Amino acid sequence: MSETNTPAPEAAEGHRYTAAMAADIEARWQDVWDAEGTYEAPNPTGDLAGDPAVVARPKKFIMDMFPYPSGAGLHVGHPLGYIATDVFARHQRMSGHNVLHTLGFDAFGLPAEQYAVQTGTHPRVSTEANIENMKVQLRRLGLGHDKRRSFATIDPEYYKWTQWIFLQIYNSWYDADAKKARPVSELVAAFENGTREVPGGRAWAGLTAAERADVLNGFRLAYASDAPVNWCPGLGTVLANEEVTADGRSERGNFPVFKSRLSQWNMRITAYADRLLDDLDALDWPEAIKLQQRNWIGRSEGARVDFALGDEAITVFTTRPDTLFGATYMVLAPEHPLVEKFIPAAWPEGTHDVWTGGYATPAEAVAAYRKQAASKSDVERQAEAKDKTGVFTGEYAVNPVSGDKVPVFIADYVLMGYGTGAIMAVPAHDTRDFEFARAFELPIRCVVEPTDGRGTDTAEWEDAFVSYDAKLVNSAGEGISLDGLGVVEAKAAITDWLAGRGIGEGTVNFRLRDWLFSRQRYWGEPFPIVYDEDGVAHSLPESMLPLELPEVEDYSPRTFEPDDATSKPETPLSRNEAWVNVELDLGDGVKSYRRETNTMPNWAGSCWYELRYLDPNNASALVDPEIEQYWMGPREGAPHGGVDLYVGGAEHAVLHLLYARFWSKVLFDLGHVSSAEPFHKLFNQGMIQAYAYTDARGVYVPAAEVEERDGGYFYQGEPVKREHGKMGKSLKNAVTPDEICEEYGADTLRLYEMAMGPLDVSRPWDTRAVVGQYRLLQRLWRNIVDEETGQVTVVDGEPDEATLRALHKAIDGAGSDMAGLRFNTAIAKITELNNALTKAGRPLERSVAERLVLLVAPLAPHIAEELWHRLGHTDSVVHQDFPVADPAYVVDETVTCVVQVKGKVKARLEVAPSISEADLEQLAVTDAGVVAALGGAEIRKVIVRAPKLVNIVI
Ligand code: ANZ
Repeated sequence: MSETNTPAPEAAEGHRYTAAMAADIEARWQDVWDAEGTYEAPNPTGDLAGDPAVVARPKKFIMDMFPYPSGAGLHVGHPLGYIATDVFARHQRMSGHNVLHTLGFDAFGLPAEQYAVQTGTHPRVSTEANIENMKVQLRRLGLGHDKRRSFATIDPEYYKWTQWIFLQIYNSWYDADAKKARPVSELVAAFENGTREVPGGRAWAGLTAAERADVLNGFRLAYASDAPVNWCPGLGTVLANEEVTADGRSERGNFPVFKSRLSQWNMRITAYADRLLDDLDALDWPEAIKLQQRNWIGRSEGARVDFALGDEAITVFTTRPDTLFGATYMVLAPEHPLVEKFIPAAWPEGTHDVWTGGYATPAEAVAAYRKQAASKSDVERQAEAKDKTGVFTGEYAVNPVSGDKVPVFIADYVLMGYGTGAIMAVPAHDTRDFEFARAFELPIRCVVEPTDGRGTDTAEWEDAFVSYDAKLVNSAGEGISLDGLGVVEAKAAITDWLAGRGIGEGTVNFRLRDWLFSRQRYWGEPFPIVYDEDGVAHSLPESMLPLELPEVEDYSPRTFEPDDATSKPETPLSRNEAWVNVELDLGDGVKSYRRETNTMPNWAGSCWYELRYLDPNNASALVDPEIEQYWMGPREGAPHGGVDLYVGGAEHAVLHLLYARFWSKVLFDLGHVSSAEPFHKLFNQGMIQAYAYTDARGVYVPAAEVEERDGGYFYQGEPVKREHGKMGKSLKNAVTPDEICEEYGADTLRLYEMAMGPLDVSRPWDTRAVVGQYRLLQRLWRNIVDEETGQVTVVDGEPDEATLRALHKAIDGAGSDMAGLRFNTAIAKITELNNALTKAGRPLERSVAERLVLLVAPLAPHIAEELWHRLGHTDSVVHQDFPVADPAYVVDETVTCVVQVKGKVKARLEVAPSISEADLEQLAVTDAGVVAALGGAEIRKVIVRAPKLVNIVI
């Protein structure tokens, strides 16, 4: 043991537990823990291998959503989750587990880049400074992290593997039959030997390199595509669907977002839609998060149906094929590529005026309408309240069941990116179609019999009749009748009929889109991709990784007027020509290439970081398989394995958590990891809110300087208004953990944060209430240490029965509370015990004092370590066994209650001494022996003398 282990030097205030004493204790033990590697978790093998006896224990891998190292540092809201996982980890460690708990930094991202743009400081410099600052703040909290395992996503040794995983994904395709990813090399082999047909029907050998690359691009799980994407001129970058708000603006910055055709990298996450959905069932996650993922993936069962138009077929996706007889017109998305193919030169005979939009020819109408649609976001286009707009294309298709000619429109309420980008419109039974049909004077045909009292004459309807629980009408044609069938049977019947004729089939559609994976930014992982002179993409070999970010003069992407929809992105990396243009030997001699100049989105680094914690220094593999299997592998009762507890905010429901699951599945399919899911148990902590105060002008004033008096709030003498808000700079109400540590110590802060309420509930911060937990620690201290002499006051001998009962109840309750993440109630039980011991006013028996210290250790580790040593131990409290409750002292004492009927004893009941009269009476009159004795006689009176006697008079 190191010398720092000796008891604290006498603080100014003698031997009391004060802030100065806490500061001394905390700093001292933090140094010892670091020096001795107290929190290091051994791996079964490799450079972090350690004590085999510890490795042999059941493992617990506990994780927090890692922080972004912002320049503002931490406020007391941030560590809520970190403290919770720390208490849990400590309790698990003391309960016989090999616990892995550490924390890294998610350090690529926009704020550092924006700061760089403003100040010229390289993002790496400011980010590393922020990380250092945050580490100091976190260390002060006494978090038991295995520091050997920490890293930042910006470390080249880390992002080397992010790039490596990108290449794994790039070099894979999804085999829908095998339902898993496989190497592209196997696909190429199948094309070569003819076991799989090359799309387009040509022989593989006859294709040029560029043609082959094109074919493979259609299969790769990471692929470049020239498609409409969310272009945000105000930010100068494209965005993923998940980063666009419901109003069609950028989540960050609130700029307009436009659909623009750009060549971008995508991840084929849609290939995994089914598995991402199905595997949710086995995860121990909050139902609300699972539901958000299910909705985001959005599985719809329906059918594809072909409508003939000349030689072409327009394929629609519908969830209601049963309503096919009611399809009276069709709508294509304005961008639908078929449109060009069939617009006639002139409006056909009898074209309705309202259909033409006032244009002289279909071509003009379509061109004008397309332009208008391009300036709108998908969300705007789909807004329920919006007036339906569109134009006729000048052509008619044929309804395959009724044989009717139906006009084909383009309209922006149909999106290109969903289903097939074309719909059959059934105005009688779809709200949007109904509005459109009314606006464009199109026929509305009822095919589902209304059950709400209205008739089938749609001329009288005010809205569509939408129901899944009704019978079909007006739905008989050649060789098929759906009349009288319910919706479900009708769907099945028509789908069969269509399939039999080869003009349709049942299909499943997902709302989930592929994940747009490139950003026009500087501060992100470069893509390990280069383009040859023909523009064909090549992946870099592993030996060329990491591909490090080059220096550039200007970090900003070019931004544009926020509403300039015609602008195109320009990436910061493209400005470093020396880096962009390279001579490389990729196996066929030295050639010239151009590097990809987009960077990866900031979600990339967090898609797999759990794996790197396991084996952070491995230079030859992402993670050693044996180590991965040990920490992440599937085990009994959990088919997928994964992190045992993952704690973070609920705001990551569909971004990070979906992306990370997707990467895990690809790595699993390719055999790199043994768990197909990254996070087995997820817990969302609540938010710490804080009061904020505004003055008469509505401006926020510093909350720390507000005084409360006479039931009002005052700032510099003026009354201010109190409100509830998020904690942060903008509301001037941030409280830093450092301030609280200064004033009371980290143990008090930890206790206060954990005692504020159930972990998943948001709670208001109240600095004035912190002192309550400080007093608890002072009483704890006083129960063991003499404040005058500094001597430990414990005595030998056996505690009395009442003390044992209080102790074991607290052990039992607080232990299971900690295991169940109910830290607030654990603290309440410990407080109760501590108060009872204080009240008794006698020196504690050693066995009581020691167990009390062990109980407190997960929550307030510094004071516990100090007391543990003062009690004469030389090894750390961190690795002691958590006390075990003796059941004999946990069960409530009981007393025997005599029940008399007509003065004769008819039953004896064992009841709690504290039982209420009402409960006791209820117990007595329902007792089988008593009921028999009563023999159905009417009870006149029941006299209850709880807990010992019940007398029943009949
Ligand atoms: C005919 C029909 C009749 C429909 C009916 C609905 C009710 P979900 O559940 O979200 O999957 N649709 C299909 N593709 C579309 C697109 N690209 N843009 C806009 N709308 C599209 O919705 C599927 C339904 O939304 C489909 O079923 C289609 O309208 C429409 F009484 O087809 B339906």
